[in-house]
Amino acid sequence: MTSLVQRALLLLAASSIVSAVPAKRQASVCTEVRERVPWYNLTSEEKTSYIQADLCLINAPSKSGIPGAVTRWDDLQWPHVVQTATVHNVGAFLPFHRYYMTAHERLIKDECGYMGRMPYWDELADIADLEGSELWSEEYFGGDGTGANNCVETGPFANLTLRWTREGTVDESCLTRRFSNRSLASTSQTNINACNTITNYTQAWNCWSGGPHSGGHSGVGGIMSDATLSPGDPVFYLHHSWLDKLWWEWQKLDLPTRYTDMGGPNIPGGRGGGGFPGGPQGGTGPEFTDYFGDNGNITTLNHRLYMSEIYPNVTIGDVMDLNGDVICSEYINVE
Ligand SMILES: *[C@@H]1O[C@H](CO)[C@@H](O)[C@H](O)[C@H]1NC(C)=O
Ligand SMILES: *[C@@H]1O[C@H](CO)[C@@H](O)[C@H](O)[C@H]1NC(C)=O
Ligand SMILES: *[C@@H]1O[C@H](CO)[C@@H](O)[C@H](O)[C@H]1NC(C)=O
Ligand SMILES: *[C@@H]1O[C@H](CO)[C@@H](O)[C@H](O)[C@H]1NC(C)=O
Ligand SMILES: *[C@@H]1O[C@H](CO)[C@@H](O)[C@H](O)[C@H]1NC(C)=O
Ligand SMILES: *[C@@H]1O[C@H](CO)[C@@H](O)[C@H](O)[C@H]1NC(C)=O
Ligand SMILES: [Cu+2]
Repeated sequence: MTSLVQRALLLLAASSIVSAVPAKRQASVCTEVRERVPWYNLTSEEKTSYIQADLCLINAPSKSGIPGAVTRWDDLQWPHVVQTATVHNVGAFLPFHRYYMTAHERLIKDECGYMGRMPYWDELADIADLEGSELWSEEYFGGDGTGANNCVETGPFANLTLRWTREGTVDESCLTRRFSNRSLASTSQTNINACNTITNYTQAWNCWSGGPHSGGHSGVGGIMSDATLSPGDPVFYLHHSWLDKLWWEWQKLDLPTRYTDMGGPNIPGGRGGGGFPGGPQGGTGPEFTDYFGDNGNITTLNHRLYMSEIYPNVTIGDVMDLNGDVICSEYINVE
């Protein structure tokens, strides 16, 4: 019979094993950490092939079996559409989007042959002049939306057809943008510094959401300012990699503690539990609070991150170390 003391010792032993895990695993699977660099520091070959790889997903047929999906791009957008209420305004907000960046990376590499480094949007470099960013050139992401509907009519994504509605039904639309310098301004260094002064994830998880996160979304505007549908714009992945970098830099201020610091609500509070009332997932019952493996309304390391079966579920614990097996990446500040 195991006494309480023995159990406590076992738990202690187990937790010291857990803290040794990132290094061990890295040696076994993540043998070479991949660099993520600012968009402008990709080589021009990388830039071109990155755009080509997103176009490849846009032109490839859906494989998911999700009703209404036509392209691989629709498949990739789906986990965000269907989980809007459970991946925003919750503790899992940052971890979900971290894994989502990797899902996109795997798709363009595994299915579209992208071999370059993954880019992030260095938003501070563009904060004074959003429109002047190289991102919006004719060869890369195309420019601002135009006309009455703010459809993007320049660049390689000019004819991108998006399909999902906020309700998870199908209604084709164009890619829209509506630039706002003023909105991008909330990605300021001042706001980033404010988040970095918070010492505990339970207090910090939401700090990035309203400032740097909203800044990039509403700075680009159009579909990027839609909490459910924003991954329809290819630039979403550069923006959320930037946000992920900010979280990782916060984690790195206190390692190894922040490999395991998790918390925050498991379902959105204060909005009828649904967060986004029109979304397909808006419940508050036990199927929600237990759904992701947390067994309650506090986000834990056991929380499952779900990619609609495009890639296997992982847990938040699996993505806490950016250099670990699942993400196996590092953000580089290129000077
Ligand atoms: C990265 O890009 C910036 C901005 O264009 C440039 O100043 C810097 O020299 C680049 N660094 C490298 C190593 O390419
Ligand atoms: C954004 O800022 C740049 C640089 O100050 C300016 O040239 C541009 O007109 C501004 N755009 C908007 C929409 O305010
Ligand atoms: C978009 O479609 C129009 C009309 O079919 C075509 O002329 C144009 O070349 C297309 N642009 C791109 C970037 O595919
Ligand atoms: C963070 O703060 C919460 C209460 O706000 C506390 O329960 C938790 O233990 C703290 N976590 C760490 C890692 O300090
Ligand atoms: C979590 O559940 C507890 C107990 O049911 C409840 O008191 C608390 O308000 C809930 N918190 C959130 C953020 O939903
Ligand atoms: C993955 O996670 C989702 C959401 O929690 C769950 O519904 C699904 O059953 C999981 N899939 C597997 C194969 O465990
Ligand atoms: Cu999101």
